[in-house]
Amino acid sequence: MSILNILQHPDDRLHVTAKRVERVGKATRQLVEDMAETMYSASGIGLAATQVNVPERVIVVDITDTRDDLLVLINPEIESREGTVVFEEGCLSVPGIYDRVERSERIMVRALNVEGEAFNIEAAGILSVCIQHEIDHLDGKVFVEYLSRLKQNRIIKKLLKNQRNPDQ
Ligand code: GNR
Ligand code: NI
Repeated sequence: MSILNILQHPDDRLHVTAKRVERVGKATRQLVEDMAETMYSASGIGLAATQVNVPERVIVVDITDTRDDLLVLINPEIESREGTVVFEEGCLSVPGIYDRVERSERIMVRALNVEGEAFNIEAAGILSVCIQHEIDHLDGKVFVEYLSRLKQNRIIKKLLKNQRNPDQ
């Protein structure tokens, strides 16, 4: 088990389109373990492999307060969507920044589990928002890209300043 480094915006590696996992084997299971440990250690509710510089379509999610219900989605596909919802989002790759993003309210997702078996999950509320946020990461998209160019520029300036001098 190891805690992985989480890339911070702006970073070109967060804009890579992740490749599908061809075979779910030992290497993928090791990645999932490390991603789960990294997500829990950072107190996040989700993490995409893109964020730890592994451009593969792997997501871990745990929206529980008790941090004991890990959901693993490999090669996730949104099969259908219903409604819209606006939610205040944050991102481990964009620390300290929170803003409202419009998403689909309910989604049907098909994915593989860590055994490589296909399953379907219907998600609503925060789980739905989180899965859409994570699939965006796999497509090279960070939530701040839904905000105005002005807000994005301010966010980048603040993050770069913080990365240079984290105590200011
Ligand atoms: O920890 C996280 N919280 C969160 C809150 C609202 C909407 C989405 C998220 S996902 C985020 C973890 C993260 O950056 N995943 O990519
Ligand atoms: Ni994120």
